[in-house]
Amino acid sequence: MPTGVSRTTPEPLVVGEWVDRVRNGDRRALAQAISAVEEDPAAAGDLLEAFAALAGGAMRIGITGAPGVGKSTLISTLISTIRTEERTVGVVAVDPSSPLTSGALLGDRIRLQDHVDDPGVYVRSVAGRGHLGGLSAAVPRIATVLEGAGFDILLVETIGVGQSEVEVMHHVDTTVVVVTPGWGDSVQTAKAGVLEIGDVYVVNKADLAGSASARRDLEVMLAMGPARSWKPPVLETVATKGVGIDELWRAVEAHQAHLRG
Ligand SMILES: Nc1nc2c(ncn2[C@@H]2O[C@H](COP(=O)(O)OP(=O)(O)O)[C@@H](O)[C@H]2O)c(=O)[nH]1
Ligand SMILES: [Mg+2]
Repeated sequence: MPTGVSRTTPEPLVVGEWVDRVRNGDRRALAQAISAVEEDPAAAGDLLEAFAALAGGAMRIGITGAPGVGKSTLISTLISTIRTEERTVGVVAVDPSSPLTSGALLGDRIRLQDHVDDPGVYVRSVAGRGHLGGLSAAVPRIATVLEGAGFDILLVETIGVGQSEVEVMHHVDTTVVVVTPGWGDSVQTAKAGVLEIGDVYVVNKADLAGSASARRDLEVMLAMGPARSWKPPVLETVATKGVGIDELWRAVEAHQAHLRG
């Protein structure tokens, strides 16, 4: 944080300076601002308000699915596609695994490290603390800071196994639900109500057996649901090879265009 400034009691002037630093690309100031709104939203209220006043222009995209389906790998390849269009990307990756056994977070870092030196990309992992409600509550605040910081596109990775993770999706414009071949065998996936929340469906790991039938099953189940003005497409991807990523990005953009009417 800026020298001599208490993170929990920012003065109005100091808040302005802090926001300026973030918008001028100061990554340390950005990391500290995110920590402030994550840890103590009441005390960091002025800061959050300042970022909120600058927010509103970003595309917010949620990527949800069970652990291990390939969300982080998909995000890493999506970032490459987005960056070819010169747009900037902020990522919030929610991972409820314990910090003591943070294999998944470490995995996320490995999968996203291609982009660490890119000034147009910022990735923040949020570890779980056992209270999923509290965890998901911080995500919209972090997203507001990233949006106010000037990122064009926000990607929010969450694990779609509990109601509070599904709640996070109310704060994004487009929800991408990721499953893998054989997803229908998973009771957890069904419980999370995936058929209601997705705007775009992805069967990732399409290099594995059963991908086409998983896609057909999803299409049949979606067709049985209530008619919607937007018909969610079902795509197949191989995130590790970049297969289907351009199609995924086009589907997300088509949904965003649909929202704009
Ligand atoms: N075979 C195959 N493996 C994949 C694919 N996408 C991701 N993986 C692997 O699946 C594992 C979990 O990926 P990760 O992105 O961390 O999943 P997340 O937990 O949903 O974020 C990793 O070992 C990836 O390399 C894919 O399309 N095909
Ligand atoms: Mg992940």
